[in-house]
Amino acid sequence: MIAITREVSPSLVDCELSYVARSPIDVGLAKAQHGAYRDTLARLGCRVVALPTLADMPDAVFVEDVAIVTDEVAVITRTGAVSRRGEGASAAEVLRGYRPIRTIEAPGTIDGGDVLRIGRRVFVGESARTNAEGTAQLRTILGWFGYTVESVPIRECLHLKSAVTQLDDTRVLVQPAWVDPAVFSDYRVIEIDPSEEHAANVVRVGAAVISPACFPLTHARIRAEGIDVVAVDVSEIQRAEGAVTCCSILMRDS
Ligand code: CIR
Repeated sequence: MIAITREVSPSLVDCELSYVARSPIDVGLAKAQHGAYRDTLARLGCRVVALPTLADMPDAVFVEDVAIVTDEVAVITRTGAVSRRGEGASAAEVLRGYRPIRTIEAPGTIDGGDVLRIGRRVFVGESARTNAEGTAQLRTILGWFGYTVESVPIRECLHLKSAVTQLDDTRVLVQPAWVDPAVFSDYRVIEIDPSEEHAANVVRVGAAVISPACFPLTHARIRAEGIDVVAVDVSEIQRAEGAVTCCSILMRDS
């Protein structure tokens, strides 16, 4: 696997916030935590690639939102937050070396954090960042490659992947307060521990998942399924309303 990442910007404190209250962010600590996250990806077998740092783009570390990459194509998004529209160009320059490029055009908007792909099924959150036009454009692009795109209502959270992520090919981890688990009835649904409301965002790498260290009760539920959990401390990323999927774009090395 290749993991596309981008260093934390010195301006991270000016990040967009929607559902999380602003609190002081230690940017030095955020950089150290991001370094440990990249090391974890490498230890799990990923080849970690860094995009150029964008010092004056506070949210640039959250690379997941700017591109949706399958085995066949890289779709450069048009992010829902206007402040983030300058992040995609440098990602496209690098992704061009790995995949043909397509782009979401105005008036469409879509954030990669709203896009959960499991095999040939693609679930897209109906969030404040992603509109019906963006979803329709993604459906057209990915339809060429045999994917189906399904729109999913969410509530009280930033992105679909705040509410649900993949544990493996047959199991998903869900926060039932933010998305209806019935949408995922074709999979085995593991619910987070209700006291850990942000715990549904994990990154699957092979047979393991990476998850924020502050969710031990949900980790126990995942481990009870026989799945390895690698815990990483991402407290400063979480203050910027990020989690673990948002800091990388994972794609097969082909
Ligand atoms: C934003 O609001 O855009 C950033 N502060 C956080 C983005 C997190 N992205 C993600 O989880 N995919």
